[in-house]
Amino acid sequence: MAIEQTLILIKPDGLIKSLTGNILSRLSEAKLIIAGAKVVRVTRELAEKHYEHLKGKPFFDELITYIMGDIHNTRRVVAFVYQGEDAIKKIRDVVGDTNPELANPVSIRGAYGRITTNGVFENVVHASSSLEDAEKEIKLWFNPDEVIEDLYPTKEVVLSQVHTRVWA
Ligand code: DAT
Ligand code: MG
Repeated sequence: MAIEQTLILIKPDGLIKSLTGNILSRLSEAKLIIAGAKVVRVTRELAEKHYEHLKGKPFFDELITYIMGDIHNTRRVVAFVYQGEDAIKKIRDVVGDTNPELANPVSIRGAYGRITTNGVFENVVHASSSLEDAEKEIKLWFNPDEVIEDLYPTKEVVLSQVHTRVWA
């Protein structure tokens, strides 16, 4: 079976419920390696790109508000790249169904997710659902130097006049 990589996000509800440790313990059941990890401030642009395939759905605006952290007052998610054999399916199995009320009760979403009275699926984590999604999502959330291996082809560019912050 092929080595795959997959993007996991611990969503704002997972963070404010102090579930990070529990989620990582559950993910470790998949016996994969972590190839990248970081805390990300979620801009509207990032949120909309991540969920662009759902644009037009009745729940889209609430979904963007949720992943940006506006519902939970914490504009951050924790992002991971997990890598290993059959990684996408293994992680999705531990994560559970999209709808937390239909998810297997022992899955992460089944155990910790809920549907709000506004109809938002607060399902605690995101996990890529196909090879194509994983590639698109990892390239969206991580730069090549933020992952431990060359997961996808890269190219070198020379940048000039780039403004960046350094420690003062
Ligand atoms: P998944 O996150 O399992 O890959 P998805 O890509 O179909 O599911 O949808 C992305 C998110 O959108 C999902 O985690 C929760 C939300 N969502 C999907 N279907 C929904 C629905 N019918 N009502 C409310 N939110 C929904
Ligand atoms: Mg999806």
